[in-house]
Amino acid sequence: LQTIRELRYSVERQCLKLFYQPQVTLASGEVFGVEALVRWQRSAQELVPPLSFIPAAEDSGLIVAMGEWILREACRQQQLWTRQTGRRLRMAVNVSMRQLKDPDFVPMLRGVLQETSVDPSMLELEVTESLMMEDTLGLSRVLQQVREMGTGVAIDDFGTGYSSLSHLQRLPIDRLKIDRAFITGLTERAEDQVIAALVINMGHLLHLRVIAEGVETPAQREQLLQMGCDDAQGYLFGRPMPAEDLAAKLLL
Ligand code: G
Ligand code: G
Ligand code: MN
Ligand code: NA
Repeated sequence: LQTIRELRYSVERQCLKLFYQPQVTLASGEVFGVEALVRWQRSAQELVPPLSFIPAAEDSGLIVAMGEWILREACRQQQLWTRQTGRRLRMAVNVSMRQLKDPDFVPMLRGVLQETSVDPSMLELEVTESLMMEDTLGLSRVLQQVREMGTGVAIDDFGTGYSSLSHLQRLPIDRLKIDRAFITGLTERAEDQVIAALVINMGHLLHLRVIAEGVETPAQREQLLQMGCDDAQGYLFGRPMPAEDLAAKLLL
């Protein structure tokens, strides 16, 4: 496929770009971390969003090489911010199931952390819930090794997949990320309030931290705070932005 060849070339030529979106503690408003979100700089004018190329990268297997580049770049940036500003931001990086199934994933992760001198506990991997059902035993083993290194694991887009409670209890994870779909209607739709409250309470019963994504209004923030949600991410606190903009906005 032409696009895959072009994409493969873009990994080699470093035409991928990471944007960073702040994650805040709800009670204090403090920015404790960022999520790295990849874009493809296809030409000077064209910045392609991830949903337009990640699926193709997953199908072709290119996501393994691409994901390694993303992880290394995110860690390099985390270390640069730490050195330049003295502020340690926790870095959240999305990883696809295809990457976690790669037998070299854990050694690769360990290597990148050592090479970039990033404290493993300042990294968190985000895995999308809907993809986690396939090979839960193999997945648990990999995530267990990740956590033994000190790196955190979050379930992304939570509420859209089919995790059973027993499954959730067994998976070695640290955090649930409530899907944006339930936050959008939070202050208007009783159903969304019920689901958000359930996720928050269930997460806490399982000793997980809970973060809400897609928070856009002060009313949503207030509601989440009242429901006991720990953390939040969304346009209210900052859009995904280039590293320089994030540093200017938050660190300097
Ligand atoms: O950045 P956007 O704001 O458009 O991100 C859309 C989706 O793309 C995210 O929800 C995430 O699932 C996926 N995505 C973004 N960055 C990455 C990445 O670095 N790796 C993987 N595997 N998926 C990503
Ligand atoms: O990996 P994940 O699916 O969580 O990626 C987050 C996605 O949500 C990215 O596409 C990001 O650009 C988008 N996003 C982040 N904050 C907001 C928000 O407040 N509103 C909306 N509509 N989208 C958001
Ligand atoms: Mn994510
Ligand atoms: Na998400």
